[in-house]
Order: sequence, then structure tokens, then C-alpha cells
Amino acid sequence: MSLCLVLLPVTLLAGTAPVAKPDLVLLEQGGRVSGEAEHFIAQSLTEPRAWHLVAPSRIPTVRPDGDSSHVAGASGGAYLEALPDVRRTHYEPIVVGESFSNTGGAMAVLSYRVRFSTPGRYYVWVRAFSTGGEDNGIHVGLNGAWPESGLRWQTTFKKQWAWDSRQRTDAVPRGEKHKLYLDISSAGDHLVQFSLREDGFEFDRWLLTTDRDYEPTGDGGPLSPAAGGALPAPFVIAADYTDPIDPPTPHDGTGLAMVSGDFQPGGRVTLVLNVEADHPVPAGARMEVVFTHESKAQVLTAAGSPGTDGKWRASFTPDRPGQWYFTVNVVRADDSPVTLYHNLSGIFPVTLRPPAP
Ligand SMILES: [Ca+2]
Ligand SMILES: [Ca+2]
Ligand SMILES: [Ca+2]
Repeated sequence: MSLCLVLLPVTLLAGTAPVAKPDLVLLEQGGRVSGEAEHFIAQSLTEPRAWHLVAPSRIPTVRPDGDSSHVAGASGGAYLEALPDVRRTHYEPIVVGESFSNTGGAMAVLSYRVRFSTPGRYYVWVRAFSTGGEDNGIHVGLNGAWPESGLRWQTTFKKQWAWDSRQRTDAVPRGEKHKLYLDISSAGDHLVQFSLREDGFEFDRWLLTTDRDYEPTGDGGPLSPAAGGALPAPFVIAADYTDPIDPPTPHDGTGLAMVSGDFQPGGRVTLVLNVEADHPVPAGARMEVVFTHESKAQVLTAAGSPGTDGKWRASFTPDRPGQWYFTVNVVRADDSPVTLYHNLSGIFPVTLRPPAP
């Protein structure tokens, strides 16, 4: 038998191709322009990370990925995610050029063409969904250049679709407002670009505005019309559509709260609060942890205590298998919450272990 293979062209990464035609040009009007992330006209530098379309019938199968899809609530029924997502908490190493790039335009570059009639300074807003602390940054550039004012867009909103416009700086690692902008020097067509900073970033929409004080809300309102080409049709989300539940992870997604131990009925499970050196637990504060079985038939509370390593811990013993949820709260003596350690939550499985042979 002769070996006769016909090699057909195979598009391995179909979810990374544009859904918009290359002639799409968005129209800036009155100092504002807004587009869907999924309406990019070109994507380049797609190894080892690429932006993948996520829509109800188009869920990527790229692994690893630390969480489920978040199509419900996405503008236009779709968004982009930089996959695979290898670095999900700050306990996994940064690998520059793989899971992370602090350089604009170095990895997974998206392009959008905009017809500007109003030159000026445009503040950049992005609508994103961040599950953890290592999937909340992106860069923005213009015509192949990556000015300092477009680098390190970052949000601190978690586990929700939210607009933000902040720049991560050495002075304020959580991000400063009014620092993320592009200067459009002339009327005419310009290429607005976004590139990967952190893998796992979920990118729904973007908006540029000359109004320093404007803050988009909700899904961001109407999209800018096409000045050339045509806007793709939105993806339809069925009325009964729900996103899958995020898979169990023994941490809260940020790495601040993690559980470890013997995950079986009767075993001892310990929650560790990884107190950050620059955010110590205030004197007189207390840590309260609630462990809840999925059936809600067992709800256990535990008080935390500090260890010599500066971390706080609380332990409990589950009495039954299944999914367990934890919530952590650190509150001051006057009952006010300590923001960084407030309402941290996660889910983890407890399973029956087979008897020893
Ligand atoms: Ca993800
Ligand atoms: Ca990540
Ligand atoms: Ca979208």
C-alpha cells in the first residue's frame, strides 16, 4: 500500500482570525470612538499567545485556562481572550515573552482602523473581565508605535465585566487614572492597536474619548458606526444561555487566599491568607472565614490567627464530600473591612478517598 497523503491546508487557530473584513474603518464623532474587541481587522505575533474569539457557539478549547468563559454580559455577545493562560496567580512565575510582556507591541497585536476628524488627546477605556490578579493588563498603541502613555493599562475590578482607564505605575501599582491616553496629531485614518501584557486577559470593548472626565458604564452604549466597510453582526446570546461555572480552584483567583490540606471528609483543611508585605493586617483586626458546603447543609466559621511568617491561617474539618466554598474577610476592630482582604472567595472539592488495600 502506497503512502499517499494529501495535505489540506488546516487553520489550526480558526478562533484567532478576524470576524471583521479588513476594510472596516470606525468613525470617530464628537471626540469619541468605541469598538468591539472582536472587531479587529488584523492580528499579528500570535505565538506563543494569541487572542481567541469567545462567543456562545465559539468557546475556545485552548488549555490551560484557569476559568470558564464569561460570554453572558459581553457586549456584542463576544469577547477576546489571550490564551493559553498559564500564569494565573502571582505564585506562578512570570515568563517574559510567554505569559507576560511589559513591552508594547511585542506579543499578540490587534489592529483597528479609525477615521478621526477631531485631533487631540484621547483617554483609553477598556471593558475587561479579570478573574485574578495576573490577567488584568494590556497595552495600547498607535500606528505601530507604543508610547509610554499607552503602556500598562490595568484594572482592579474582579470577576465582573467592568470599564477602567488606569495606568500601572511604580508609584501606584494598582493604577492611576487619566494617565492612559493616545495623542492623535492629525485628522484622517489611524491604526489603534492593543497588545498582550498578561495572558488570560479578557477583552470585550474599547473606547477613546477626548473628554477627560467621561466614564463609560454598562456595555458602553452604541458602537461607533463604520466609516468604511461594515460592522459585523453581533453574536446572538440565547435567552436561556448561562456561562459554565468556573472550575474549582483551591485559591480565590488572586492568590491572596488559598486552601491546602487533606481534602477528604474528616481531613483538616487550612486556609492561608498571603498577607502582602506592603499591606499588613492592621493591629486589632480579625480574620473571619466561612466554609460552606454546596448543599448549604453545613456552614462552618473559623477565626484566623497570624503565624510567625506573617501569614494568617484558619482551619476546619469538612464532614462530607462535594464542592465547598470559602469566603474570607479581614475587619478592623471597628468592624470596617480591610479592602484588600475583603470578600475573598473560592471553591474547592472534597472527595472520598478509596480505602487502603
Ligand atoms: Ca481564562
Ligand atoms: Ca494570566
Ligand atoms: Ca465584545
